Amino acid sequence: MEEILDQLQEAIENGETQKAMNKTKDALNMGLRTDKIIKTAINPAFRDLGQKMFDGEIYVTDVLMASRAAHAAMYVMEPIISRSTGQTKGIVTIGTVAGDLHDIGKNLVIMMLQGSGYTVIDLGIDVPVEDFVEAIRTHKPDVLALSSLLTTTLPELDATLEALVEAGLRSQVKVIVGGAPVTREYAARIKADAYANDLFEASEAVGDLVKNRIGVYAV
Ligand code: B1M
Repeated sequence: MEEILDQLQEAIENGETQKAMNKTKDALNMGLRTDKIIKTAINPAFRDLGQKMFDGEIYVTDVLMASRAAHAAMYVMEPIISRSTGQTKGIVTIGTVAGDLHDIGKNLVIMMLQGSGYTVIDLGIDVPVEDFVEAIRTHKPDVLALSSLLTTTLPELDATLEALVEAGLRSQVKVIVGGAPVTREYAARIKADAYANDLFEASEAVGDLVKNRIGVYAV
């Protein structure tokens, strides 16, 4: 059983999309649950890749390929995840802030949230403040999740929170912020509700926010 998950992790790390899909199907056929597959094969793949990138062993293109393979694995599991969850745990609107084109991390956060039973409305990358505000009006999500990967786009997080206050919408939505240059201190300074360091924390923090709990990720 564990062997198939090791093979799936390896396929993702190598960016082998078809193999990742096949191994996911095999794992499901063997009776493995989707949460076990995500936690034991997909997430560790990105932990490994993060470390390898930090050590200079791999390049951006490798992460992009791995991200595609992970999405293929999620695609195979998606019908089962929606069926087993039945009802959504809450609605999350997410996007990468204006001026920022990074989306690998955001997409992993989405994958984790969807895998945990949330409905996610993805506004994509380079999202202007007005689009976030409009999305809150239109979709009335429980949580707004903002991602920023550049120090130069950090002020967009602040600007979005201010725009929500100006639009009279701030009390209607909880806001979580994240991305490599974002810190808990910065999140507290701009009066976000929560900060998460990675996809696991993001999923747990959203759980707290949806249940109106003051959890460890509150700022
Ligand atoms: Co860019 N880039 N990049 N880049 N890029 C960084 C971020 C950088 C740190 C590289 C470096 O200089 N060492 C640097 C930023 C420096 C800074 O501002 N502090 C940088 C730069 C400078 C740039 C450009 C300006 C380069 C240039 O053109 N001169 C340019 C900017 C373009 C733009 O956005 N306007 C640029 C472009 C790109 C590519 C397009 C080539 C590509 C992005 C492709 C894509 O995303 N589709 C790219 C990449 C891949 C990187 C690195 C190498 C990898 C980022 C990544 O995907 N990591 C990155 C260097 C690095 O991190 N080693 C770098 C893997 C991913 C799984 O982790 O994104 O951190 P991460 O996401 C994590 C957490 O941060 C967290 O959870 C995720 C999963 O655990 N998280 C959240 C993220 N969002 C969250 C939201 C949450 C909660 C948690 O709640 C809402």
